[in-house]
Amino acid sequence: MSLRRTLVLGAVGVVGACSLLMGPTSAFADPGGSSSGAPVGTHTDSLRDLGANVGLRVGTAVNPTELSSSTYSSLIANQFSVVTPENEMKWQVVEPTQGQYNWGPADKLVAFAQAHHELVRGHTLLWQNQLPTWLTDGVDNGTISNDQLRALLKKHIQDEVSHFRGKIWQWDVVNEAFTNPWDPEWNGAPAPGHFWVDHLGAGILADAFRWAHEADPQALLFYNDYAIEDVNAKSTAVLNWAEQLRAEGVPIDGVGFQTHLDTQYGVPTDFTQDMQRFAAAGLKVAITEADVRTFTEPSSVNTPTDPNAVAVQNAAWKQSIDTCLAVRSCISFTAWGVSDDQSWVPSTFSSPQEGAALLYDSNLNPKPEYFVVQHELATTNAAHRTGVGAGRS
Ligand code: 9MR
Repeated sequence: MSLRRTLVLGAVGVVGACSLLMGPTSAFADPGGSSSGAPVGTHTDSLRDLGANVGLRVGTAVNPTELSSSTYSSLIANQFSVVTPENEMKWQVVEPTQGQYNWGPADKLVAFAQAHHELVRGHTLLWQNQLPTWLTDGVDNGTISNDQLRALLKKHIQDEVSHFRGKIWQWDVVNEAFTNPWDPEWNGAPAPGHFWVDHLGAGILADAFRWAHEADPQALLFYNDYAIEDVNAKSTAVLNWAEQLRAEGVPIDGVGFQTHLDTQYGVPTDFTQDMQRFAAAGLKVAITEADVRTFTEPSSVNTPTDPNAVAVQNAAWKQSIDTCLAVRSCISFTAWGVSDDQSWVPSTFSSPQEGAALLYDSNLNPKPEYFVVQHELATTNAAHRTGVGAGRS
């Protein structure tokens, strides 16, 4: 996988970020001083309860095997109102051997969500990563023709969406189909170099939405991508493409902004303006994979190398939740995992080491970033959103 980065321009300096976050009326004053020196929030309500006040679902990616830990499962149940399986609905996991489905891990999470009155974001049906080797090997060695590949994809989408029919609020139908403006092959469209588009043509993306819609007409269908959290060439290309699909009657309901941020690139400056463009086009929007990584000590993925980095991280989380709150069509805000040590970041960005990307430390204690998100939810005067129940409301 190519390294993720955001196209963030105009990075704020640490001083600017500090004043942005810790203004004179800051709610983050540390009343007694926590042992870590972290600010302690003044609000006690959970993220899910605070989000509910404005009709916003607040969520996290979950690893279902971790649910056997009571600390972890209590936290998921108490703090969040929507969950995403981090890996367990991907094709590689659900059909590791052709024709033999492995729904168990995802079923476990869906059952947990239902028991705790949480909704589920299904992730993801058409992606070029985490495909089963029987599929990629077959394509590579010529035993799977393009016609067969198309039929296999249709069967995969319809079998999976049918299996979970009625239980998924939003599906990430297509994930990361665009290249990036910094890639040599960038041409502003979902090609070239994309596995599915290269083999089956760009129309396959629209077909994926149609097939998913046939299998579960109530589910909200999303396109999901990264590096679109500013007004930039990629976000504009994605917006134009999504508008074109809608004009053609393709059942695409929304666009997910992954929001994998990194302190070295600063805080998105026009995220709200950007997201507003999608809303104005009639699309629902969601923040789907939020995290904010920074350089850390190799020995501890919780410990930023630069102690001032947390101010930039706080500012980035503040910007992300504020953007979602400001745009009424933003119906969910999801962090990409719970604790720093379980995040995808440390293993993906290891030289130099990055981490500290999430809202909880490795002991599942809330970090300053948690209190930033909590404070913004507690003090917002955002409009109540619609379309947060299950179904296409
Ligand atoms: O967090 C996921 C990690 O556990 C997997 O190893 C990785 C495999 O590609 O996928 C990660 O999740 C990705 C998500 O599915 C799509 N957007 C980018 C996420 C981080 O890579």
